[in-house]
This record gives sequence, C-alpha cells and structure tokens, in this order.
Amino acid sequence: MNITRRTMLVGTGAIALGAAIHTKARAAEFTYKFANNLQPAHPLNVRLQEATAKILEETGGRLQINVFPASQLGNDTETLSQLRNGATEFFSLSPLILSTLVPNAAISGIGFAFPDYETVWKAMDGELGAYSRAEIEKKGLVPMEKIWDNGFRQITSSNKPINSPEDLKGFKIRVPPSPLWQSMFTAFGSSPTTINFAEVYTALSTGIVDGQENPLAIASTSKLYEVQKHCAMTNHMWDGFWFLANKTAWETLPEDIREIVAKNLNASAVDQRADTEKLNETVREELTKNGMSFTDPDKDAFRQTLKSAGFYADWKGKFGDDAWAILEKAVGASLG
Ligand code: X2X
Repeated sequence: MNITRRTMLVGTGAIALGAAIHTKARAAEFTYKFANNLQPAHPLNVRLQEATAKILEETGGRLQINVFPASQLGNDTETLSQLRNGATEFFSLSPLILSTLVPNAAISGIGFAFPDYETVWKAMDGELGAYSRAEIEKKGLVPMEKIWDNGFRQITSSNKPINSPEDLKGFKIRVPPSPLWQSMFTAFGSSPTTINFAEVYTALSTGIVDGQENPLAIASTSKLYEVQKHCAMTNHMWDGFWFLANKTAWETLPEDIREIVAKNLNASAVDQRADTEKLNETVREELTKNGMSFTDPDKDAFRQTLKSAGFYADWKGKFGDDAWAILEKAVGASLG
C-alpha cells in the first residue's frame, strides 16, 4: 500500500522490490524508508541491514525497510523535514541536530559530560535517555528506546596540530547544524561554520574550513583522512543517533509489527554500540597508516576553557535546573 513508483526506482531496496512486483502475493504490505548520513561500511548501516532483514523475515514479508545511507535522500536538515512530513518514515539523527526541533534533546551532548562509555549507556538507557525521549515525543516524533552510538568526538585539521585550547583560537572549523556545537566552539574562540555532514568532505577538500570534529569511526568510514592531516584526541563530547519514526507511519503499522521492529532495532543498537566502540578504539592505527598524525592533549585544559567562557552556566540556564539535575545525576558529577 505504501509502495510508490519512486520507492521502487531508487536506492538499495530496488532489487528486492522488483521481485515483489512480479509476485504480487509476496509484495510487502508496508514499504518504509530509513535514511542516515553515514557510509554503508559504518557499523550503524551494517547492523541496520541485519535488523531490516530480520524484520522482513519475522513479519512474514509484511514490512520492508529500505536503507538509504550517505544522505542519499537529502542532508540532515532536509531529512528531518521529510521525517516530520512523512516523506521518510525512519531517520537516525544526533540529539544535537535534533535540538533544532527539540531544544532540550541536546543535553546529552554537553562538552566533557561523560567520562566513559559505561556512564554513557547507564545514562542513555536510564533517566537521561527517558527524559530526552519524552521531550522528542512532545514534538510528535517516535524515538526507539535504545540510542545508537556515534562516539566520543575528536578534532581534525588540515593545517596544524591541535595541542591546547589556544590552538583552537580563530580556527576555521565545521560544526553540524546545532546551537550547542556553535556555542562550544565559539567558547573555544574558534570560528565555527555550520555545515551538514553531506557537504563536509567537499568543504574540507576545497578549504572552506580547515577542520572538523567527529569520532574516528567516521574519519575512517567517510574517508576524512584524505582531506585532513592532524587529529587531536580531545574526547570533547559524546554523540549518538536517536532512531526516529514518523508518528503517523509508526501508528499505521499493526501492533505486532511495531513490536517486531522495536525489538530488532533495539537489539541491533546494542550490537552496534559494541562495534562502534571497538572501531573507535582500533582505527587510529589505520588512520595513521593513511597519513594522519595524532596528538593527545590535556583534556582538562579544554574543559577549563569552556568553564571560564561561561559555557556550562549558559547551558544550565537554557536547559533549566530540572534537566541539568538529571544530567549531573547521570554523570555523577557537578558540571562547570
Ligand atoms: O554531522 C556529523 O558530524 C555527524 C555525522 O557526526 C552527525 O551526524 C552529528
């Protein structure tokens, strides 16, 4: 019923759908799109392929989810609009980019909030994640329970190594579309430019910006090492991907199908977290072979710079005392 000509012609699902057209009895009852900004080799897409195959099988072929990686359906800002109007049924998005619609969803991305992954998963599977999902639901989107991993973010540059917060002064850095990212790099004294991930490789290769920040898994799978020379292991924030559904599309699915979808997506999210953590830990060697050089600066100096610039006080004010208290409880420390 949701099979449109466009869905049949584009993307990775075209072959499977082609088969379905010829055997009418086997045509999926629901054909949904899932969009994301990562390359097919990233653990998120690898695990998603697995999850969608299981969903197709366990629903007896009733729900086919076609995966569109690498921003094939549009950049993140465009895809968020598509998700809201139902043109795309599923989308994975950073809580910080989502904050352009759901302001307090950004709270999990505060600089240097999480000391390690153990604290991240306890928080995101616990009260902080529940708080974030409730905020998202208020805006009419449906988040799956388990958030997927992007990772701890590191700063790369084409023109100089970053050894201290001083080196970030005046640095022309790309940031994703999100007020929190703008604010963090403004607090460092950098010159941040908002660019969607779909345009980042080109922006780096043409020198529109000199640097960017992302987990190493992305520096590797999106081949940023081809256009960046240096990498500073700042771990300046943790980032994830909420797996989001359009509300009408979600509610159109019968309950038994919704259960199968949620079960498989949440299980694959947990698998993907392990894959991504491992990749972020091991890929440094591969990036070094590909010509990147690494620095391991004192992270606390960066945190102190944010604190002195009033970054934590500002964001505590914006998120509000209640939300901030949930964050501080989750990370077991007072921030700022
Ligand atoms: O845009 C980015 O840098 C990315 C890929 O990490 C996000 O989706 C936030």
